[in-house]
This record gives sequence, structure tokens and C-alpha cells, in this order.
Amino acid sequence: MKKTIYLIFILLIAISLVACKGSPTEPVDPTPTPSEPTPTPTPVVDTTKPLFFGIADAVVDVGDETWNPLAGITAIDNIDGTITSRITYSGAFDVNVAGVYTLTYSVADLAGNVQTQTRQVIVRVAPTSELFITNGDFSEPLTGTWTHWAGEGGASTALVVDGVLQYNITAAGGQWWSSQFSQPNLTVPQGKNFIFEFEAKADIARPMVVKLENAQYVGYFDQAVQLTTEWQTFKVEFFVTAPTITNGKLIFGAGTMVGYPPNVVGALTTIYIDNVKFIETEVDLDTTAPVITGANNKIIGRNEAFDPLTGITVSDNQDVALTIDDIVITGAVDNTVAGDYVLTYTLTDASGNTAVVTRTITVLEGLVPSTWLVVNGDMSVEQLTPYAQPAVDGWGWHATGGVFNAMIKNGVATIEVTNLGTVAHGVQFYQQNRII
Ligand SMILES: [Ca+2]
Ligand SMILES: [Ca+2]
Ligand SMILES: [Ca+2]
Repeated sequence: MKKTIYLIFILLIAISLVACKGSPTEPVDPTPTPSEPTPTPTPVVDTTKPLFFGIADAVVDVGDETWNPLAGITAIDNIDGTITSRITYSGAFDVNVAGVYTLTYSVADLAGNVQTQTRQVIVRVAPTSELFITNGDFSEPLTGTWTHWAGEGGASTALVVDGVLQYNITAAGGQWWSSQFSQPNLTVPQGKNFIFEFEAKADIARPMVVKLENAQYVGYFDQAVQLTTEWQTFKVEFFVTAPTITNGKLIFGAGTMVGYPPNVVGALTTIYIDNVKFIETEVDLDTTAPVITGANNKIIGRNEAFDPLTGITVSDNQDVALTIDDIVITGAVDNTVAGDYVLTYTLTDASGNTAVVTRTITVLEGLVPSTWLVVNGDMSVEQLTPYAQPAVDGWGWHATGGVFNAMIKNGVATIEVTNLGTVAHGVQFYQQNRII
């Protein structure tokens, strides 16, 4: 019986070998070499964490459900490549409740190396106008919105205590901005009216500068306020005539007050500031006429070209759309015929306020006298007292530290100096506003 089974087994093997050889799709296996096993590759050990990109502090309007905490954030790994889809984040966050939230982002590569990074998300009450202050009530930390700088001899610290800014001035410095607490990147929209409002006091009464400026340091308002030891509410109303900017800067300056009344070094003390805001208001009724500048009397030679709009500019307290092309000019100049020509410039703003300016253009037959003219250069006109500045119709004289007597008499100017003073302009004898 055993022998029979053995034979059947041999037979089965033989059949299967024949079947294998007969199959055209099965290649013949190469003879394995048991003594030389195929070496398994050494696995690369990945110990490098992935990197995050695009995680930065953010400001979100309260209720803005469209804000996505993952938007703009990517992760790349040295081995796995882009693994953005594996990013997760954690941390309490409610877009419907104003506050400061910290989100922690995490991403792991396939080797288990984990990268984490956090960011602050400020959920703020949505602004009611384009010009707004973020964290004006100091209910949140200063990071991200307010900035503080001291230099040029000034020294100060700024911190929030119980929802109030404490601005401690320890050295005045040489300028009002030597200590400055500010909020940059404000949008200041053209053609709108605002009230800037804040509350402040100081441990020792002192002045402080408040200024909203553009990138060229030109102020929309720029003034000193007098702080006392009691809380006061300060208000500054202003209308924006300049073109809209998005890099406006609100500054509280607490260096010296040089250049601002009362022109003093303010006390080294702690200033308290709270509830800083811009409130957009209705534009006041405009009852002020526009201003036309440059429409002066002028002398030209016969056949000399003349453009009545050359050198003319216009401005208005509210109508920011006015241009020189809105001027209506009546009268005309015939530059081929000598004579006096009167031109009338009329400009009306959007509220119906009208400016009218007249000028006389004189066309001369001969050469136009030079405008670079010294009046009474031959001293033929007697002058015993100086013309006041600007001395345009005659000679002026003026002492800055020097001591002298001057007079123009009998065709000669006599300047009798008894003390030169200490500067080059200590003794001055001059004419101003010459056109060169
Ligand atoms: Ca890695
Ligand atoms: Ca507050
Ligand atoms: Ca006006």
C-alpha cells in the first residue's frame, strides 16, 4: 500500500513538472543560489521634522464663518514631500466670540517626526468704518496691532494692566516722537469725516502729542493735548481731503513737546490711555468756497505763448474731486495785440460754494522787464525805515544778534555796524521774493 502511494506521488510531481514546462507564459525560474542571499537594502532613518509654511498671527472679524484656520498653511517634509493634508490644529477657538485665541498646528511625517507651531488669532468686533483701531480698548495683548518705540534719547515702556495702557516715560529724549506708542497700517479713506476719541490721564500732569500721519509724516491731525491726573476724554474731528492711503499711523508721542505749545519737556511719569477709536460721522455742511491759487497778474511779451491754466492749482475743504478743469475762465488774452486783459476764474464746489479770482495779463509791445529785478537798486528812493518781511517793494534790514543802523539817503545806502553778532545773518540788508 505504501509503495502505491509513493508511486502516485512521484507521478503527480512528474505531471506537474511537465505541465510547468509546457506553459508558454511561465518563464523558467533561474536557479537560485542559496549560498548568496539577495541583500536587503538598509532603510533610510528619517529623523528630520517636517516644516510649516504660512503660519502667522491673524485678525478675524467676529462672526466671519468664512475664515478657515487652515487656509494658506502648508507643510513639507524632507522625505515625504508635501504633507499639507496631514496638518491638524487644536485649541479653543470661537469665531463668534471676540477674544484672543492660540491655535497649535501639528503635522507628522511617516517616520513619526512631529512638528508643532502656534499662532494667535484675534477675533475682533467688526469695524464700522474703514478707519478703525484694533484693540483700542486694550482688552487684548498689545502684540500684532499696537507698536511701541523709544529712541533719540527717549526711553519708555508700554504694557496693558487691567485693560488700560500704561505708558511709562523714563527719559524725554530730544523730540516729541522720542517715545511713541502707535498703531500702523490704518486705512484713511478720502472724503470722509471722523472724530478721533480717546481717554487719558497721567500720574503727573503733562502734555502729549497725538498725530495721525501718512508715510511722509504729514498729519491729518497733529496737536498736543494736556493730560491731568484725572481721566479726560479727548476728541479731534477731521475731514480727509487727501487720497486714500492704507499705511496711516496713529501716534501718541510723549518725548519733549518742542514745537508744540507749551513747548516743554513733559514730566517723566506714567500715562494711562484707554478706549481709543475713530468714529465716522456725517460730513459737515460745506459752506466754504474752494481756493484757486496761482492766478496772479502777469506780464508777457507780444506773441509770447500764454496758457491761462499754467501754474494754477485748486483745493477745497471737502470737495476732493475738484480739478483745474472745473474752473470756468471768462475773458481772453490776445497776445498779438499789446494791452491789458482781465481774466476771471470761477470755481464752484459740489455744495455750491463759489470762488472768483480775477487777474490781469499785460501784453507788452517791447521786451518784458526781467522779473529778477532789484527794486531801488540805485538807492534813488530815500528809505529811513526798513520794509517789513517780505521786503518785496524795497529794501529791508534786520538784526539777528548784531547791532547796526541803516538808511538810504542821497542815493546811497549807509549801514553802520557796531556789533556783528555771532552768526552770518547777524546783520541783514536784503530784498526778498525775487524771481530768479
Ligand atoms: Ca522627515
Ligand atoms: Ca479698556
Ligand atoms: Ca467747499
